[in-house]
Amino acid sequence: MEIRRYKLSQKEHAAIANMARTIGAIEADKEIISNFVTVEGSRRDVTRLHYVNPRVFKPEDNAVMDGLQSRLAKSILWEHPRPLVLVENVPLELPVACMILLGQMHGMVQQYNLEGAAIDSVMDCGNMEDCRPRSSNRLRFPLHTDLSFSEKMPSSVSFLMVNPATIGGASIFCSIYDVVNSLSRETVVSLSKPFRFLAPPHRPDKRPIDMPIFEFTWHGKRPAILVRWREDGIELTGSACEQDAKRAALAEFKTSLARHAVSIRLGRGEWATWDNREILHGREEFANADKPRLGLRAYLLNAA
Ligand SMILES: O=C(O)CCC(=O)C(=O)O
Ligand SMILES: [Fe+2]
Repeated sequence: MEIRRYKLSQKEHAAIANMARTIGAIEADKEIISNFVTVEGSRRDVTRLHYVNPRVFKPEDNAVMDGLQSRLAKSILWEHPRPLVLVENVPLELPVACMILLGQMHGMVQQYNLEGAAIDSVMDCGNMEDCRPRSSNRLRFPLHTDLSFSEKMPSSVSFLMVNPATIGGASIFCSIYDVVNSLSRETVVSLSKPFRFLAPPHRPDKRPIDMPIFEFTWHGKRPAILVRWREDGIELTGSACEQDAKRAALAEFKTSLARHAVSIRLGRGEWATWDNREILHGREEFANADKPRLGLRAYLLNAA
């Protein structure tokens, strides 16, 4: 997996902090904040925040953000296969506002109905519903794609680490390209057949969907692959014989995922952003010391 690391310059750090303060000042105005976010099912054509109403920001800060945007755009938007992009030195005084600013460099911040706030906190609240790993507990969260039970998964996910765990809690990433190249042909064929993805316990409104784990598509003129995966939210369908083939394929897939996973300990003020259909993510179990682990997560919808 390609990893692109950046460190914000002091100038970029200061510009983001300034802009975040401006957002913080207008945050009380729900109407303005809601213009920064699309809600599932609605079509609001808003592009990047500093282009929505650049006049609320200082022109010099807009210019710095434009520079940063073009510096990151090559990796975030145009490189293929998509790299994992890690950006250090993000200011944290107003992390939600910073996340809006950063997230919008990668896509539209998208709020999914019943899936928490547009910029949601990831922290251990001891939520052990079904003993399932989730953003609100501290269980080991195996590699997955977010909202796999949703027909229209977020194209990208962004995560800003505010307080890293002192014990455990490292992030895990894995590119589907590393995995697919190591699999047998039969397994790739099996995983391209429909599997049943079940909605989590907090979404009784959602019916299961039958979707393939691997979807072959095109990125421009090049063949591309998309992934959908959530180990504890899947059911085998088809004849007994087909189910046996799928079971064997899943075993090979999981072995390959484990072999290609990369563990990354995100530091305080580090922003990770990745393509949710090409890069799987997860986290190690963690323990809470005096300062609880806290991250912010955003789902992004790309134009492409
Ligand atoms: O806690 C983390 O680092 C990631 C959590 C996560 O992947 C999720 O809530 O979907
Ligand atoms: Fe996730």
